[in-house]
Amino acid sequence: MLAVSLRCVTRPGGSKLAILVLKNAQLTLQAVQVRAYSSEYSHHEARVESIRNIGIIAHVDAGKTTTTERMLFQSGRTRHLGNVDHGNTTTDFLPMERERGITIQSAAITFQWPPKSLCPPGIEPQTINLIDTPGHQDFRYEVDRCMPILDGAVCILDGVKGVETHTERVWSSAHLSRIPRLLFVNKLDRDGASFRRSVQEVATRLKTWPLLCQIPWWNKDDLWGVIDVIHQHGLRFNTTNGSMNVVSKDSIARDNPALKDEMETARLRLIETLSEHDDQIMEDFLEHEGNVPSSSIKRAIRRLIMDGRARFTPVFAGASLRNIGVQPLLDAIVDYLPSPLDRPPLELTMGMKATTLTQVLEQRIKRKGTHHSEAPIAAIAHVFKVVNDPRHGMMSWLRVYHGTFNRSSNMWNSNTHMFEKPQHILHVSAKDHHSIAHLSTGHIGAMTNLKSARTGDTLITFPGHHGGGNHAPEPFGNLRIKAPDTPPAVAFISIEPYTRTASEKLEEALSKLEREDPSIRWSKNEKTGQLILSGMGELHLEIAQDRLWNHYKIDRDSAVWGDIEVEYSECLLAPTGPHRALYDRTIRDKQGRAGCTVSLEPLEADPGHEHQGALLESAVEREGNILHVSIPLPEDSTTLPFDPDLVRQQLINGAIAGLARGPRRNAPVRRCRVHITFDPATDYFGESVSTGGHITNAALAAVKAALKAAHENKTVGILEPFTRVQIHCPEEAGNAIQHDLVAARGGQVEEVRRPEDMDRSQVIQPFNTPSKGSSGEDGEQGVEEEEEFKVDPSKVYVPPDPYESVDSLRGPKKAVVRMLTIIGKAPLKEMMKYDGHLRSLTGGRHTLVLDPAGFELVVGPRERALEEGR
Ligand SMILES: Nc1nc2c(ncn2[C@@H]2O[C@H](COP(=O)(O)OP(=O)(O)OP(=O)(O)O)[C@@H](O)[C@H]2O)c(=O)[nH]1
Ligand SMILES: [Mg+2]
Repeated sequence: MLAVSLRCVTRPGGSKLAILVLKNAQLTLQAVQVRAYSSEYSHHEARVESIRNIGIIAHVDAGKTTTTERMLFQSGRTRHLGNVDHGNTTTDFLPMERERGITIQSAAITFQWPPKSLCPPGIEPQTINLIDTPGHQDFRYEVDRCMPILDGAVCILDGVKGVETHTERVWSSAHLSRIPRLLFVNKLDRDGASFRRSVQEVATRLKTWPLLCQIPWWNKDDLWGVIDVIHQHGLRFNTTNGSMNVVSKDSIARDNPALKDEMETARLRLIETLSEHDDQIMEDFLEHEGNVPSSSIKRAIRRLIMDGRARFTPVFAGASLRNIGVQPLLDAIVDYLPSPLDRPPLELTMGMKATTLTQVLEQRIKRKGTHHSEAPIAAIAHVFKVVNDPRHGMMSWLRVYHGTFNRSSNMWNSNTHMFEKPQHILHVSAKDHHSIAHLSTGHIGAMTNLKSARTGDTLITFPGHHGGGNHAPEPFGNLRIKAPDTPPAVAFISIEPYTRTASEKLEEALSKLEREDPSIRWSKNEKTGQLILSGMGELHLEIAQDRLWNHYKIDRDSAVWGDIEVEYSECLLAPTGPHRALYDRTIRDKQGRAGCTVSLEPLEADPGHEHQGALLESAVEREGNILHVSIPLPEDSTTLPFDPDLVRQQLINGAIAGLARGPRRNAPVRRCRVHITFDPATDYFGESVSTGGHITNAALAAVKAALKAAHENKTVGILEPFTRVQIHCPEEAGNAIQHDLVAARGGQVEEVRRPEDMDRSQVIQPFNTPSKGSSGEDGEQGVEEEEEFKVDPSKVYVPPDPYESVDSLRGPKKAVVRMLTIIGKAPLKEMMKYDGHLRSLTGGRHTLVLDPAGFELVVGPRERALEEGR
């Protein structure tokens, strides 16, 4: 007999939870939650060890927002199930996001898991700060800037499409920040979904060893749930509200012996993989004669992923739209991903030196008038985002790494070298904010009214420093947390305001827009008054325009808005220099003088992320160039008469300004290695003569002179942005598309494949052979090779999809139109509006995915056409 009872629990804060209890049922039900969420949730009080700062990352449309929405519902954080297709999700709250059904900005939301009522006695819920990121490649900076503040990430795959180009990119970004990850293969309810292919691609393309913690549970054509490989039971879901039933192994064995065998194989293979790399589990295996306890397996998985190198990644399965697999994914976040305390020491720079937060805190200083020694800094945080909010004005989002900030904190911004105090400290949950008293270690929040803070800035408080004075204690005023680089702009629009008032209004709005999103840049041609707005692609610029009109209330009719065009850059084809410049003009009524010497040489490709660690000591990478500064010590001295870090920064600022406009097209110069020498004997004339402005201008003048000389020698080339092209189209349109891509668009076809082909040896050769010699791989961020560790895809275990096996659990696969995927690359210019053109070739039955492929040198007829303005 089945007995059902309903229990209603009132929790502190007025929230209610109704628990439906099923007794004597073969399937035991967890809970149906109808909890009202209290806005006074005090997440900022959560203990640091119970926090999980997690990002959801993936290619566009993989289901990040849908999964987030389901998590919020299951945790009781929301009471309705929002849907991106209906424009009513919690995290996609901007009107533009709701209209387009796409995430544009990353949104943070906090909830607890498991809900308190489901926690076993003595176990506290964990606080999950979740960041739902956008998947479209035009918003990749939005993802990159969130990476440094995450402690863990869930990477979602579309079970039909597998690993997509942007999946590789976000994976690689997470890799740089050494973020431990989980993988969730989503959309397994869709026709054509293949868990097997997705997992194989995880091994081949993401180069991580998949640890299958779950396998999908299909019944005929329906996805019922998932099999928990570790605990050896099934999890079946109610697709309307996601309530979850645990189905025992015996029950599965009765109904579906093949599935039971597969779940046993899966566990064995998981243990085998783990024991090859983890000694502890090997010992457990021997001690328990193969019957390793589930808790040991889980601990081994956690150990293997904790370093964030993603040599192994636990894999989960589901279909979040159908509410399948969400709760176990939440359990996995809590079980496997680290709290802020479990992370390696935070890496910092102090001036040009690399250090860690632990090393800084270990240093002891004595303040005047005190007898005890203390750590040199009281608190440190990283500003990862700045948003112009209609209610609060500019809001700076930050993550605290050490200490506590409150409203009276006198915070030093080590980038702008200014002290500031916040007006309010806010807890942010999607579009709602509420004021909180303080923000401490491991927490994420926002501050209002910071005048100068920008994305990437580091905020520090010093012990006993409550206000007054403009100087931070040296050398700790130069402590910085590494911020991600802004990727180069690839497209722009010109804006020609009709009146001066309109121009001023626009310039003010553009400055705010650029402060919000540093991957947007703008400049003004002082002669013509034309404004140029550059960004990461067509969609990015459309959204920027939309924000200018609707958020910043710019009258559309106050200016002529040009079409979106591609942004070219300039590069050197041969070394030039050394060029010495002596700058001795008056700056703001102040006479002065400073000199420096600059030589430039071409880089083979844009500096990639691999340079980042290596560069710290000697050079910096900015806007696709590497800048070295050397300041030789005078022979007769052991000290310099100035602060070398400050002078270095002034020289770098000047050089960056000099590279912003090239001699050939007035376009930014990139792929340059710049050597700046500042000799105190000949270039420095004393503190009052060689002011910061004069030093900066000396570097600017020297770089400009070097570039001018290169142009006169005809050694300045033009680079154009390329894009990786992936076209999924009906087979019959394949030839016409390939021909168009190669003959009419200057592109290359590199591979043609049938997505349903499991075996990669079945790749069909394209009808043209791509020329691979070009050096345009700069923008591409392939997954970093781990030399000592290789995944052998042939050894990766993954169960067959049911439709492959004779004892099909799922019945025959539905017939689908035969499709091809064409992969290649082409100039971005030719791919603008290409979607519309493809429609005429495929009748609209295609998908086009473009992903940045860096810059390539423009040569031959394309260069001539560009020179002639065609
Ligand atoms: N069939 C099916 N559709 C899904 C599933 N998850 C998401 N979708 C659909 O996939 C589309 C994209 O979902 P989103 O949640 O917006 O994906 P996203 O990854 O957040 O997309 P971006 O933020 O724009 O990159 C929507 O139409 C969803 O309804 C799933 O499990 N099964
Ligand atoms: Mg989304």
